[in-house]
Amino acid sequence: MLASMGTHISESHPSAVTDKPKLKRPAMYQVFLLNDDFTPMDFVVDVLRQYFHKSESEATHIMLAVHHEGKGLCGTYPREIAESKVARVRQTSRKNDHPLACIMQKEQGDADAE
Ligand code: TYC
Repeated sequence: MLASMGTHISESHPSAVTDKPKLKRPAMYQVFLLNDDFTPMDFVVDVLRQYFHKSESEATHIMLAVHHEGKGLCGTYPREIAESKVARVRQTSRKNDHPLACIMQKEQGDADAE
């Protein structure tokens, strides 16, 4: 009995050969800011500096990209960190009466990570 336990390499199902590797990289999530007509530009720059650790010039660049293109990438994080960033941006925006929207989107993984 004991001798048959442990290593599970079966002739009919040689899993080590046919299955995908069991260790997956964690899924990553992109966090974006969305444009609106009301949130002041300075507030968006402050959010990018405070919550996404951008420099003044990086933050200004991202804010202007959002302003002109509608959407801008703030960073890419594991799920729980991305969720926390989205929640914190939402909280400070509502507290300051701005409609600024922050969303997250699962990164398109390569096939090996799925
Ligand atoms: N469009 C805003 C304005 O003109 C600025 C803005 C930039 C708002 C980026 C949101 O995510 C945003 N005041």
